[in-house]
Amino acid sequence: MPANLTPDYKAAEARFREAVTTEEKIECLEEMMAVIPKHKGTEKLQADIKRRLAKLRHESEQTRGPGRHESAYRIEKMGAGTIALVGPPNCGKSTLLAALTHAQPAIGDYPFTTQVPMPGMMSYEDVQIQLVDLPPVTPDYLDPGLPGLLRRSEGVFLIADLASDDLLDDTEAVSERLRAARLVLVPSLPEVPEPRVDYRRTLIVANKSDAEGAAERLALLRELYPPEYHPMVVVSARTGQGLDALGQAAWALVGAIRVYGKPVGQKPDRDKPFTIRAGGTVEDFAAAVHRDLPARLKLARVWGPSARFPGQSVDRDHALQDGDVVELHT
Ligand SMILES: Nc1nc2c(ncn2[C@@H]2O[C@H](COP(=O)(O)OP(=O)(O)OP(=O)(O)O)[C@@H](O)[C@H]2O)c(=O)[nH]1
Ligand SMILES: [Mg+2]
Repeated sequence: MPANLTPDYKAAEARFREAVTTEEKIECLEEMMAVIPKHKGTEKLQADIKRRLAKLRHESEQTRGPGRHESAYRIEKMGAGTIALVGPPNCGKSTLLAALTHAQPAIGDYPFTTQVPMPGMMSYEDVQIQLVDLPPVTPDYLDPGLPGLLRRSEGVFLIADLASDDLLDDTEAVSERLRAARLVLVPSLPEVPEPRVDYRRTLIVANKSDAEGAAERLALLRELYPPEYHPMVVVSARTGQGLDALGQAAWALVGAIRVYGKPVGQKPDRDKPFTIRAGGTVEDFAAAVHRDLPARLKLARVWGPSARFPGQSVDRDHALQDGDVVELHT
């Protein structure tokens, strides 16, 4: 069975081959594990990655003892995808996490309140999206674990502080610092990527719209990031203004589609969709239901946006769309 490795996987593998330190290697292998398509065709490869990971983790513990700080960045991915909250100190990342999820991060009116990442789950319609609050980024400070966490995320909210007169410099500094770590925040993925650079799709979230002078600063921010190129959402994490738009925006960044399973001869299970990458096929859906299913799959029937007519019979390569209902026949 072909492994069908994705560009994300191949990029992580290329970085692994160039990684020098044990920590870097661990980070790359973890990412390879996170993005590798999980089906029978990749089982050997998965086992191989796990074996190498175990060996490197062992080595790393022998030399420096288990680092609590570094392990804080190994957040288990949950939900349909992960969005990292990135920004300068005090822009309101933690307040946003608290407003959008049940997480209770420390919030302070001083910079560097957040020292380690904190995840939370945001509901959007019938899916859950993981948000991760992070320590701030400045020209002089980038936590070593942070780029890796961004690489394991599907998208980024770059948060700008409409209460700060330094917002343009501070926001640019975040992008620049990450660019120096070969991680480029972009409105959409480039057609011709630079070699050995990772790109993360990014939404600018202009926070503190309630603050005095916010409107004038927003006008400046829009000059730096023209709306025709840079999607931007204006919010106040404090008053809740604009937050409704963030669910939809996060879902768009995640780049996934929802597919509902339908047991043969029964009604579709509308309670809990499976989520697969946008552009995913019937085979990807089958793998998400159970890793043995793709090998046993004979045909499928589809209702919904990708079906030419309700109940259309399709093969495993049929591309699904958000909201499809699929009945798998083995
Ligand atoms: N007026 C206003 N204040 C806000 C808003 N969001 C956050 N704040 C305040 O901004 C300050 C910093 O908030 P945090 O959420 O701790 O900021 P942070 O980006 O997590 O800061 P670090 O963890 O230090 O990077 C706190 O005093 C918040 O109450 C907002 O929408 N409006
Ligand atoms: Mg914080």
